[in-house]
Amino acid sequence: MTNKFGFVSLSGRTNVGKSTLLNSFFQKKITITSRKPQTTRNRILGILSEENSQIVFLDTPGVHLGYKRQLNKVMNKLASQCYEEVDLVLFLIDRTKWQQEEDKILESLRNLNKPVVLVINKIDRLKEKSKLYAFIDEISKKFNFLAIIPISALRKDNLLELKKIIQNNLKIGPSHFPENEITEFSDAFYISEIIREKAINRLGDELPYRINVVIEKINEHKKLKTIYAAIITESKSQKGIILGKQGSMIKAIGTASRKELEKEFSKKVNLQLWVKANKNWTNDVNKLKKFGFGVDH
Ligand SMILES: Nc1nc2c(ncn2[C@@H]2O[C@H](COP(=O)(O)OP(=O)(O)OP(=O)(O)O)[C@@H](O)[C@H]2O)c(=O)[nH]1
Ligand SMILES: [Mg+2]
Repeated sequence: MTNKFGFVSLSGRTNVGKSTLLNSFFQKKITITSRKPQTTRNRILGILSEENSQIVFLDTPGVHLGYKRQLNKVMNKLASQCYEEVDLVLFLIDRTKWQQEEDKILESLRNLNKPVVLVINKIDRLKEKSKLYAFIDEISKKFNFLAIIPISALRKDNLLELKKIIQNNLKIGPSHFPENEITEFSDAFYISEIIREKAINRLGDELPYRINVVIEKINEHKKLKTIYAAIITESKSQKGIILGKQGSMIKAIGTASRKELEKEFSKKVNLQLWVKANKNWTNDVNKLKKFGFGVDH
């Protein structure tokens, strides 16, 4: 049998379920998800190896036009740069909600000349299913999609069909990555993302965009992993919120993170978590660079 290989982007507005879809393809958590916008900040690879194919998914930050800070600009840019690198684009939307961001994404896809599959996600929450057909009809006039497919990433509905569409449209070629490799990021990055997820879930609506997690040191022993990590905020007042009353918030974030990390690494974890204020880091190009967000002007 011939082998198929290709890079596939998970593209779309923020919060439509790109990272959830990635995790569902792998039956495991590769990337963090949340109800809040712009959860994914970096480009994350998921390498799906099967007998006759290897699909390399690129999860990207969701396009969000509402925020104007440097960090958000960098994230929007990362999202669109990704189109250039892939063989096929999965353009995810949330049911029949078509917004300004979707038009913007479609504009960039028009000039691209690459196959685009429109993925209508969250159909488990679609109340009037009959509306879907009229919507598909209308949307197919907007763009020459390779296919339009309704799915539920959360319930794993129609994912096999989606995978078949992807495999059928990839080029013949050898796999690029070892079969047992499912992603490319380091333990430190994974740990920082888990802590960020636990923080996002517990903080109000504004703070999640203002924090970053830095892993300062990991000490590895046979039965114990000791992790020194810091949550970076923009100001002293934000720091106070993250610490919580008598340290209750940071404690809750730390405990939830530790539990998940112990499961992931199958060993005991000692998590030493601090909060530090680093003024205006989300809007300062140099600070963003220092935190590993590629900024080029
Ligand atoms: N009901 C339902 N909820 C879903 C589905 N897919 C994703 N969600 C929820 O939608 C929210 C956003 O999901 P994410 O996967 O973080 O979305 P994203 O597109 O990666 O978002 P960004 O990283 O911010 O761009 C989460 O609360 C998910 O649980 C689905 O098929 N059905
Ligand atoms: Mg995401």
